[in-house]
Amino acid sequence: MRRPTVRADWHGRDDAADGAGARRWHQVVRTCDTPGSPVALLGLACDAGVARNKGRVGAAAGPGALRKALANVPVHGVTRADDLGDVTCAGDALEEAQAEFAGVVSAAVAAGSVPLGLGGGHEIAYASYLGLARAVPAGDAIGILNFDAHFDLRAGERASSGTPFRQALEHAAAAGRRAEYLCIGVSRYANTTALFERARALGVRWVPDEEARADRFGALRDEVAGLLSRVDHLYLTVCLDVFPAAAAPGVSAPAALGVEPALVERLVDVAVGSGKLRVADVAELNPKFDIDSRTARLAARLIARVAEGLAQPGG
Ligand SMILES: [Mn+2]
Repeated sequence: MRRPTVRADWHGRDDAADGAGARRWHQVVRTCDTPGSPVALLGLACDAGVARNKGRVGAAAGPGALRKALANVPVHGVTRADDLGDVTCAGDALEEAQAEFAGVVSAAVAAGSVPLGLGGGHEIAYASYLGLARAVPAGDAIGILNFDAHFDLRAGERASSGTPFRQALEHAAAAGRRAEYLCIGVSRYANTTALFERARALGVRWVPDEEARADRFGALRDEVAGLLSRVDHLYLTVCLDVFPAAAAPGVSAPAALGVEPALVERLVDVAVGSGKLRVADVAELNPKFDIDSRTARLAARLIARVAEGLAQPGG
C-alpha cells in the first residue's frame, strides 16, 4: 500500500488553564501511517473529478481547509484520532488517486478504525466505497447514504465527481454484492429527467429537497432506519452542496434551496448510532468560494459529530 504523501501540521488554541476538559481537536489528533484509533482522518486532495464534471475547481484545497477548521473545535468524548494525511491527485490522474485512497480506506476498516474522508470532489465516494467493499466479506450488503443535491449517477466513459454512485452500484453488481443507495436532498432543479430515470432503473431510493424538512423528520428517520435494517455495513457521505448556499457557499454548485444543517445532523446521528457505520466522508469543500470559512466550519462540525457519535457506547 502506498502511503499518503502529504502530512498535515496540527496546531491551534490551547486552553490548558481551563483544565483537562479544555481540549480541542488539534490536541487529540496523532499524525501517523497506521490507523490505531477509533477514527482516522484521510484527505483526498483532488480537483480532477470536478474538472471532468465541468464544475468550479478548487476542492483540492478542501482537506487542508477542513483540518484548519477542525483543529480548534472542542472535543467531547473523543480522546484520540488518527490523521493519515492526504492522498493527492497528480493532474488528471483521478483513477490512480482513487485507487490509492481506496487502499488506505480498506486498511483502516480492516484495522477496525472508521476512516473519515475529507474531500476533495465527490469522486471521493467511489474511492470510499471501493475501500469498504474490499475490506468486508463479499456476501455482506453495503448501504450508501448520501446527502446531496445531486444523484451523482452520471453515465460517460470517464469517471468524475458526477459518476461515483453509478460506478459503485455497477461495481457491486459485477461482484454479485447487494448494495443499496439512498440519496437525501436531491433537487429536481439540479438533476435532469434522464438522471431521475437512471435512479429508478438502478433501484435507487431518494428524498427530494422539498421533502427533506424538519417537520418530516419521522418519515426521514424511518427511511434511513429502513436502509440500515437491510444492510450489513454503511457508508455515509455528505456532499456540502446539499446545504443552503448561505450555509455552504464554498462548493462547486451552491444549492438554491438546500437542506438545513440541523436536519442533516439529526439524520447523521441516526446513521452513526446504528453501529453499522464503517466509512464516512464530507465532499466538495472548495475554499476558493467559501465565505468566512462557513463551509469549512460546517464540514468540520460534521466530522466532529460523527467522531463523537462513534465514541459513544454502542456508536
Ligand atoms: Mn455530490
